[in-house]
Amino acid sequence: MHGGARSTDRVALLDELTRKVLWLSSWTIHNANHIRQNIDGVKVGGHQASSASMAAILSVLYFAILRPEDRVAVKPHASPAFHAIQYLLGKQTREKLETFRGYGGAQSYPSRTKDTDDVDFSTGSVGLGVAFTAFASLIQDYVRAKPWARTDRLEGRMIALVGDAELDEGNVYECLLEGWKHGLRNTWWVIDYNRQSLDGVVREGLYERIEAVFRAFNWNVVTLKYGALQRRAFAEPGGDRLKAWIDACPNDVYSALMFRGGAAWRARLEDEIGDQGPVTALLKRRSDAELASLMANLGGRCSKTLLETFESVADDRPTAFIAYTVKGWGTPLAGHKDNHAGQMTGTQIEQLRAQMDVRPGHEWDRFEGLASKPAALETFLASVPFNTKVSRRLTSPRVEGIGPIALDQTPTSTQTAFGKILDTIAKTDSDLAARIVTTSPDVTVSTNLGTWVNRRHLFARREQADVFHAERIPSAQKWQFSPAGQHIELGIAEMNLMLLLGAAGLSHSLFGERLLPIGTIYDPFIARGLDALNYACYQDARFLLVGTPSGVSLAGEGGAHQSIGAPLIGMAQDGLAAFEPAFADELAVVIDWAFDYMQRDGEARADLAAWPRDVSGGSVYLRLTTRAIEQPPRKMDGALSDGIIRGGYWLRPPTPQCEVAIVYQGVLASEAIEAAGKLGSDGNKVAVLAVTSADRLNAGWHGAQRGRRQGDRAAMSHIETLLAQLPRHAGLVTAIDGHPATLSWIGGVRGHRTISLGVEHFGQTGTVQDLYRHFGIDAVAIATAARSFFGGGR
Ligand SMILES: Cc1ncc(C[n+]2csc(CCOP(=O)(O)OP(=O)(O)O)c2C)c(N)n1
Ligand SMILES: [Mg+2]
Repeated sequence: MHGGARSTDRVALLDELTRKVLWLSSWTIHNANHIRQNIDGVKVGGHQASSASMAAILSVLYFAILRPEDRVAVKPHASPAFHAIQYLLGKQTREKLETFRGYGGAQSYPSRTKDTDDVDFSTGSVGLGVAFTAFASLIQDYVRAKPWARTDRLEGRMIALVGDAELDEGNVYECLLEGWKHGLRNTWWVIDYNRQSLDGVVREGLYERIEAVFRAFNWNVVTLKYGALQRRAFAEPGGDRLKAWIDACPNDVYSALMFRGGAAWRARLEDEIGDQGPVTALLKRRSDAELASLMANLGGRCSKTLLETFESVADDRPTAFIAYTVKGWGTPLAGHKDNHAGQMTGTQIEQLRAQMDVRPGHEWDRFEGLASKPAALETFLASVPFNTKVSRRLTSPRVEGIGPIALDQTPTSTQTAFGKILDTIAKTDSDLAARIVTTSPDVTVSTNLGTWVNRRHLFARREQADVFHAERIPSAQKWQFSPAGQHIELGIAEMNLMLLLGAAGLSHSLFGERLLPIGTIYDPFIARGLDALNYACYQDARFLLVGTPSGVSLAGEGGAHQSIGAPLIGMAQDGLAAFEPAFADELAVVIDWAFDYMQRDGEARADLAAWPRDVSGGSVYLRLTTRAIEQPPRKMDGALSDGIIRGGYWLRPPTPQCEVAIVYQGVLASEAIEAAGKLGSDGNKVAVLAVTSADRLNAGWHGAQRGRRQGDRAAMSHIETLLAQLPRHAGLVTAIDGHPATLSWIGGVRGHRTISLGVEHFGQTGTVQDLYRHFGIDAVAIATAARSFFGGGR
């Protein structure tokens, strides 16, 4: 009991608030589509039926069950209902509801970054928000097991409000497997079982399969099939016949009758079971309207049933609630198979208005048309446990870096250097080392995280010794599990990696404890987790993603393992700063910078010439390789490290006689340098530009152009500054072990003629030299292209 309300009163209040949520969400969509001026002719959209389907579930959760420490992923297309609830709680403005789906308005799908009300997890791409809750729970356990975590925070439940068709997404099952391995707990999935998707009605008997799947992974399954009204009717004489009929009724028939209403229900029921004595009387005792309400009173839309069910959960086992609902419940859209994007007509919304007792001009009034007194409703809302005055967005102090790690300058690959840098960090007792959490989808050892794991161990809530070690079987890996462990080992599913990085990368905000997550993956398989990576970035999670090995430089591995487009993904992915360093000292500088960048959260616009995100910060992606190359004998200084972070520097600066600049990114440094050597006798004609981040150079260029258009005449990007040193008549030869478009745009910066070398095709095995020759990115090809610019050629 809360706020002094007796439990029957509470159910009555919840029923009223559910009605209000139904009205407000319907009206918000209607207003956006039919009342607000929409001048461009593109439909605004919104999902009235999907919102109505969840109105009761959302209301009972937010107004009675949720506690401030709980975190929720709301079914994306129930966004209007979510915003309506926030509005009733005083956390959303009328103005934002009026501009729903408009510029600066409440978002189409709940958004952590764009909405101003209390969104815990963004949703939109179905299935991802669902699985995210499982990884958030795992991270909550991880953080709470650490000695440095604050002990005064309460443990929350990670709750997903799931559309039944979302369960078609494979990533949901990938996460179930992973959750089982890690002893998942404190996770609730409330499934809006309206048996409809976008296109139609779901297959008969699907719930049995769903139940079986959850049970197989040791989840608790709770079915909310009948509402309180129905259960009462079942207890009447003849009620068992009615129940049997409901149980046997196919999904599509139930939906169709729901749409057609009370008279149709009566005709059908009388036809099929009406001559069976007491059940006839049971039906006769009810008017058409009452019969329609009875048949619509499924468990997932009955406040009393929902409340009792949620409150009866006493343990922390992961729990799936299969809540039977009606898509479009309470509206004229109810049950129609085409109702997903369907909206009420003007006449229909007037019908709903009449049902809801809403006077014209009072559509946005919070308590208009409700039977309870506004004061009673205000008192109730103020007493809602979830409705805290304190922000639910948490923060955590910055973790200081320890500076770039210097390695010896013997030939090495960036992947080997990455392993050594992490190993060096692991040996320190720094705050930085304590806050790093690493993870990998079954490629921990092959991406050089092994030594880190040997020092920092694997995470598990319970200690578990390394059997091989205990049995004295020699192995370079010590795989011992403990709550103190700092590596979360995942199965191969790359989606899970991205979701876990997303959850870990929001730990400061969700759980008040900063983590510095590092995930390693084979570079081509970024594509396998791409939607979840995009999702993590959309939520502004902060992590370091290491794609290694990459490109055709892994030679013998062949086509399916060679990444071509990954550098372009790195450039195009918002929220992710992509680097492809060539040398170990560059990598050390970038990693040191990344730990800082991941923790920035400035609001203001940054130095445009660098990159607008430099103030706000973001995540970082490193594309590495296993191919070892010679290291330049040099000392790191401020100018060099600044160039590395801005995206490039002159390895061999241009002279006034320069006729060509070789521009490379990543491992082709050795070919670029060799090619420049081949043109040795014309030394002063050739310059070499080292690009560490095409992404940041490109973003800086766009930023500076934008800045100048907006009147900042001094705005100048790093690539413009670098190319200002290169004579206009000189040509550029760009080279990358990846798609040539990554660097070809550089020719457009100051109008230098450009030849772009790179990889555009799959599927060759061979030695590195075979493949570089095959794709025309070896030193010979680079030198040949460069020579073509000599004497003003091309
Ligand atoms: C990854 C992805 N694919 C497709 C869509 C488009 N889409 C939005 S909702 C939906 C169907 C949802 O059905 P269900 O989850 O049962 O929700 P309901 O509307 O029935 O409540 C689809 C296909 C999407 N948002 N995300
Ligand atoms: Mg559905």
